[in-house]
Amino acid sequence: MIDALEQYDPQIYELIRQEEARQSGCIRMIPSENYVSKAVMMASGSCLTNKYAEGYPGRRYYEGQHVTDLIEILAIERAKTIFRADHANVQPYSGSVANLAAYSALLEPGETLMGLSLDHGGHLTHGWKVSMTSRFFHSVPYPVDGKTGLLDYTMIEDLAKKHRPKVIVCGATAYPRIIDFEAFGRIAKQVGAYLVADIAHIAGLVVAGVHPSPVPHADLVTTTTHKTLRGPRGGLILCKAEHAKAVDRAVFPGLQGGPHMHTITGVAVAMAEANTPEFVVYAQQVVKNAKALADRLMEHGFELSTGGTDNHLILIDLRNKGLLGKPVAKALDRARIVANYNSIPNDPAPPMNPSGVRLGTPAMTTRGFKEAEAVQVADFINKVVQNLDNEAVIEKVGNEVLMLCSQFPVPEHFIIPQ
Ligand code: DSN
Repeated sequence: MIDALEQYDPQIYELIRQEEARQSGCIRMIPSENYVSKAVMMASGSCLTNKYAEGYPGRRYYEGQHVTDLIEILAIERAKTIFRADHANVQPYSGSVANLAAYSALLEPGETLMGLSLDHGGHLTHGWKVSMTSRFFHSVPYPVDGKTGLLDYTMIEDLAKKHRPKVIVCGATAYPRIIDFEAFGRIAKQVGAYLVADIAHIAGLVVAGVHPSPVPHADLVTTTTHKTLRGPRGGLILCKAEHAKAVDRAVFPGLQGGPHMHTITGVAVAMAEANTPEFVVYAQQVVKNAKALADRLMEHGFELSTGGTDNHLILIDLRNKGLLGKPVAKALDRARIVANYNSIPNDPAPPMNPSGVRLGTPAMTTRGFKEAEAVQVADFINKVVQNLDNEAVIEKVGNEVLMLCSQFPVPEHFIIPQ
């Protein structure tokens, strides 16, 4: 396929090659990113991109669906198996659309939604002020505890009792700790709310059993497919049988037209890969690496939000270093360590140049890094942060990063073929 591209569109071919070189020649630490296998890449780039398939298996609006039906059924069954869910909808184009569909399955416009505030680690679609989710619904954001950075379940319960939301959303994009889904389920029941768990970041950890699953406690579970789950970019909704019809109607025809069958095909492959002992080892290593990275950074005097991590990510609070996130992330990028600047809870600095940097271990673990390399990465980060204005040092670190990366080529396959 790539040869055809070289012949027919050399400009795009060249840009893809450059991006491929970038991805292999740097340490990718944006916690929502990963590398997919060649099998996932092939499935996502297959002829399934040519097919419209509005509807659901056995109930389509266009003909020619005997293959698409089989693929979508396989994807649904694999999703139900790996997440142990009653029902799965594999059609959402992304996590944002999955969340919108989840809300429209459960809420009427104007009803109340309670989600973690974006600037405390939530997501835009959890009811943040600039998102449509706060225009269509009445949003009551909850914060994390200002001192510890942890979710405060008593405070969330009090807020829920006061505002009586119809939906409580739990899940986060910058929360480094285990989320107590059981506690959220109990709070939701107490106030007669539905619980939606957005596990986009931790889906792979949940599947592997290294983070508790929300499935027994939540009415609906949404996720993206490309973060720790290591598939192509897409979304899923998992739910209890009683919500299946409402969820399916909300996705199609409620929000979407034709599903992206090539993506669903790639997601199906990724879910088969995730249902293996190799994937469990991978997910365990993601967490071990994050802990090793966190410990070493703290030895270097970095302060971490919540004081550490239980999952795949860490959030550095740079205030004790007198630095802001943007110049640090940019210097790290020049040293071939790619992260993102990020708000910390109660950040005194603005979102475009906040006080935090968010780091994650899913991609580096895919390329084979273990604790020793995670410690080395922490040392690189420390060196860059100590030398933000010294381009010679930053370049030297960049060269060391390149050397390390060359010892860990990005693998094409993660599991033993059947
Ligand atoms: N953009 C994703 C992240 O980086 O966490 C969330 O959707």
